[in-house]
Amino acid sequence: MAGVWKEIRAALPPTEADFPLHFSEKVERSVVKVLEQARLQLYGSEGTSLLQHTAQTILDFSWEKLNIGTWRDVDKEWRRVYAYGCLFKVAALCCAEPGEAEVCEAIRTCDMGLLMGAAIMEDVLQTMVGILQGRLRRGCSEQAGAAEGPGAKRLKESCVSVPAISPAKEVPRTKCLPLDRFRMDYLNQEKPVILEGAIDHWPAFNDHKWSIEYLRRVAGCRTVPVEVGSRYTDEDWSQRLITVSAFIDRYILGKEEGDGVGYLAQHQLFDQVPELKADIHIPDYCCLGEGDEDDITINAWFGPAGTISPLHHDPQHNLLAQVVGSKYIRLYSPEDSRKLYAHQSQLLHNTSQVDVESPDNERYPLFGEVPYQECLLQPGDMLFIPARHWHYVRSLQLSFSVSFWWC
Ligand SMILES: O=C(O)CCC(=O)C(=O)O
Repeated sequence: MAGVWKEIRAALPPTEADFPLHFSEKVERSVVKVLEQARLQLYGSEGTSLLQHTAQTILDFSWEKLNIGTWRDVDKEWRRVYAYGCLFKVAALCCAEPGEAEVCEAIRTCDMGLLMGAAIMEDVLQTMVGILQGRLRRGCSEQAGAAEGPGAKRLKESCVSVPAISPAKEVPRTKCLPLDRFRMDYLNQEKPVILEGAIDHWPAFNDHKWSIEYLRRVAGCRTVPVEVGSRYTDEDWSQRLITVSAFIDRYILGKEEGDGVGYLAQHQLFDQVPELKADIHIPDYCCLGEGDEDDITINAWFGPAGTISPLHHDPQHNLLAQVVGSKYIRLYSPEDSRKLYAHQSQLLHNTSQVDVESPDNERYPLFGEVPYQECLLQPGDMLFIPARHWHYVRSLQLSFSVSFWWC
């Protein structure tokens, strides 16, 4: 791909002296020396032939630091070192006019740096991945077009039951609700409601209608964390890093032998792929919270029919917007928490042990008497789930939802 290096090089500081490498004393001097060596190899007269090896040394060493103990305890300095390792590796991969394979590997490397590292040099990895993805896009869309003949677009078969909603329990619906009414009738009273007509204007429903083909085009080559397993409370549940295209092939289209239900449920997708973020808008209702816009977490929930989020609650208010497909949702009030049998462990203390649609009444005798609300969330609907309200979610079709957590 001619010209890639020129663009990548232009996104880097012009000289070695302009390239910052500052770390706290948490990072050993010997490691900083290796980073300096990589910088010299990037800018030095001897060329970049040794850079890939040095970059890999940095990546291997910092990867160990990222994987000791819990993620919460990993020092940000080591995440920065890892991001530098990714940056040097991207430069090494691209410096000799790379082919498509090298560009894909460079994109994967940027994603690893964005997911596991910390921002460096004004988010240079984000800039790099934008350049690389732009270069690849034409090739990618041609490839996708070739691979997805009409037959190949058929979704993975799965038999999913659609529950009958009892009118007495149905979450109320309202259309184009003004902010002050939302505040008075629902936010202040902590009552769930489905807001209709609040997201119809999103590009995701219009110019950039979200479809498998569109997602593949804007994000297919991006590496993302994916949940594998029926529900996160199951023993065999796990997470893995794969590209969006591989996720679609394996878990949505069932082209490859899958290993259960796969769910792309994560908050980094919209930061990783600005094109997708531009297709949605933060709902105005979120401005009624006390936090800043930066405090709002935007989550993506993309998966086939049959994904289940077990009954759980979150500390913030939630606006769950349905873009593609439909979902069955049950809601329980925080007042009834005692009868919902939360797990004892610290990790799952916000999650019920009860299988909501098939409860074990002997083990959880009080569950059956708890009042609840329910709904089928359809494309264009946005459900307000007040903070600490328990919610259970099952997708009935291929589904893409976006949730906004705010307070
Ligand atoms: O859609 C889902 O599967 C879960 C959504 C959810 O739990 C949330 O937005 O907090």
